[in-house]
Amino acid sequence: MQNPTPYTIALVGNPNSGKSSLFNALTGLNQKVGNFPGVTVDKKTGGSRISDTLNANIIDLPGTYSLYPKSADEQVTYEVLLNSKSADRPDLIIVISDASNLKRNLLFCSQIMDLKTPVVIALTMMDIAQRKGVKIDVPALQQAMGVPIIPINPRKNKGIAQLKKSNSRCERRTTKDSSRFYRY
Ligand SMILES: Nc1nc2c(ncn2[C@@H]2O[C@H](COP(=O)(O)OP(=O)(O)OP(=O)(O)O)[C@@H](O)[C@H]2O)c(=O)[nH]1
Ligand SMILES: [Mg+2]
Repeated sequence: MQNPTPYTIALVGNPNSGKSSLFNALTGLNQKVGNFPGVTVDKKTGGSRISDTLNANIIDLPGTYSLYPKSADEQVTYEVLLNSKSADRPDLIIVISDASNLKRNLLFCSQIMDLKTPVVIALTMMDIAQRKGVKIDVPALQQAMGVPIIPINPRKNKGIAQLKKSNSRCERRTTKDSSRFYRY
């Protein structure tokens, strides 16, 4: 059975954290990626088959450091996440967090979690963190944050299946109209 209303997943996170790379891995599209911040300046939508019963609209968004927009592209993200009249209002937010820059990225995660929309954290750049000698205890971090945390490398298509599994679990626990509050 297909879901009747489109289920929307927004990809948000700090600039250069790997959002568009994940968007491409999920949708099969070819959104521009680059090894510098500010590559994405507008939102882009594509479809993704998350599970046998869930097709989702995925929205790639410009990178942002906080929910208080200081530039036109940060405003795009702000509108999608905070304007209750926005047609793109997500059912689930994936916060893409750079594991090699974890502190700053988690600060943004906690702002997003305050919105009370279900959140999954996708940890990118685990390879870079490892090279820097940074060890991340993912289960402990997940426990501390209270939301699912999935390590991924969208460049190499790693962790995408696990991320999809976690997304479809979220879908089963929430609907568009019920309480948006969600703890893992
Ligand atoms: N080493 C490594 N590189 C990655 C990983 N994920 C993405 N990248 C690379 O990181 C760079 C930034 O990726 P993008 O997908 O453009 O990042 P973005 O978050 O969309 O960036 P903005 O649109 O500028 O906010 C690219 O060079 C990607 O190939 C990862 O897990 N490991
Ligand atoms: Mg991008």
